[in-house]
Amino acid sequence: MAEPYYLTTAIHYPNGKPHIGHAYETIAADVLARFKRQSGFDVRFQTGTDEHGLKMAQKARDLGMTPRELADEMSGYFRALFDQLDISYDRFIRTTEETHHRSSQAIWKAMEDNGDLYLDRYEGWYSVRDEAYYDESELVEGEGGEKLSPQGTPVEWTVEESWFFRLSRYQEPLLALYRDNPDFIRPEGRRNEVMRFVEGGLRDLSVSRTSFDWGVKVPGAEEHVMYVWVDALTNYITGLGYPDQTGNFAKFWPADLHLIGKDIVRFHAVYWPAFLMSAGIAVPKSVFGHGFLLNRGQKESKSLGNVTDPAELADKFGVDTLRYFLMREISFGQDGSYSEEAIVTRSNSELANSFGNLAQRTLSMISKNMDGQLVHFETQGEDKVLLDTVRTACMEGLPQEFDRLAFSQGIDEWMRAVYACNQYVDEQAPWALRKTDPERMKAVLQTLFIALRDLAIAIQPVIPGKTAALLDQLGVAPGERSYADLEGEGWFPALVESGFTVGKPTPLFPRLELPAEESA
Ligand code: ME8
Repeated sequence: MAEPYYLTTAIHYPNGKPHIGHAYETIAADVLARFKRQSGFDVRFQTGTDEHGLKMAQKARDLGMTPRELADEMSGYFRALFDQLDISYDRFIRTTEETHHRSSQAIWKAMEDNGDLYLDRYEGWYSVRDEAYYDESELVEGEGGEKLSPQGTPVEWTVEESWFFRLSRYQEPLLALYRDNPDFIRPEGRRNEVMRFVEGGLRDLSVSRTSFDWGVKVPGAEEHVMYVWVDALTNYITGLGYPDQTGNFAKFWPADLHLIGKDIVRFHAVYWPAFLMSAGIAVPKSVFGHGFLLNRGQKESKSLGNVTDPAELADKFGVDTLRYFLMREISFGQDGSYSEEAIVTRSNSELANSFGNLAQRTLSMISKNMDGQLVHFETQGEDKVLLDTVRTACMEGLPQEFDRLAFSQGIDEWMRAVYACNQYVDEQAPWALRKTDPERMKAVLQTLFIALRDLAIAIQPVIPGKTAALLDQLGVAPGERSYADLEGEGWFPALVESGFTVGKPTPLFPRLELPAEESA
């Protein structure tokens, strides 16, 4: 039976339309989900929207809507974007779902039964924007001398009655968790930050609010709603049917990976495992905090007027081009920058001129010079050398890098195999062989056909739409496109035997032009 693999993104705040950072995270998770499926895992992939909390309530009030109306409308944009981007999620969760309220109340009761929740008064510096309290020592000074959170957002001194979670009890168990599982938090730098934070001592955490009511009610104390992060983190188990611990929960929990941004690592690597330990539930296997995506080196913001709608970018350049660019351009884990020029440059040099051109040249020569009819030869000599290079990149180079979430490095391994193929075409010059040595031409085109199939199979997780079209053109059956299928040799003679013919190809990746206003 296939091994289960449970992967989640963060759930996104639908207090506005999705931005490029949301697209980036979700595309990366989708690439991994597809990669794991294609590697033989039984994958469950969850994403969704985080709809409670003061930030949502305030935004709705500003817009003259109810929080639910705001959540309904904006969550719809997230879902539509993810569908447009070919995100293969199995579950799109919304925290306003009835099942999620039940699940959040169940984990709350389990923590309470374990003696970890108590009622007290909370005083502290609260940032509405971050929905977090900060220590005096964490604050920074703004330009006008005002106090700001470490993220630079305004803070207010706030006093309220609140339930507290005994986070202080979990310092040692958490440190043991990090020590025993060096890969629990990745990348390494983020792991070190978290360890330093926990080693510095943990204070109990305020986990309910009475100042507003847009949230999950605290069981038995209904004037309180849960702090939004308690309910938000619980989404990961709600989606598996918790509090029912059979079925999907039994199969997929603990999660293999929570893929999230660097700003919310603390919530996932400290609070979440502590809540779970308290509730007697297994902790996730790992958390990866990716970097931030910047627009020409700057954070996007309404005031800078540089906010890009990811749906428009995908419309303009193509879904697969955008996916490829984001995974290729930035070393995953680090911050990275994007611009329309960079998308066009990367796409033209690697997708249009290299991979697309290889496919186009190979298939049109087979279609024109061989009437689309393949012939089977034993592969030997330089043909075999090329196919070995391609196969190693596709079966080992790319997969080993993707397995450690090094997407850009994995694509680099693949791209080097594409370059090797293009160099082989130039050296062999099959167009010239047509007259001088037609048998040799056929052997060369066979080699390229096989290489193309391997390259297409390997890169499917990144550009699923284009590779599906290409593999269809190559006559590769949908059930024969996994990494394990790269091992066999028998498919090619079988394809020739079946009488399959190559049709006239259509270009996969047309060259892109820079939009006029961008090229100035
Ligand atoms: O944090 N580049 O929601 P969110 C890359 N609801 N990633 C970015 C980014 C950028 N410019 N901006 C944001 C929340 N992200 C909570 C999560 S999980 C139980 C609750 C990432 O909509 C961010 O790091 O602000 C996070 O992982 C995700 O987008 C959603 O951010």
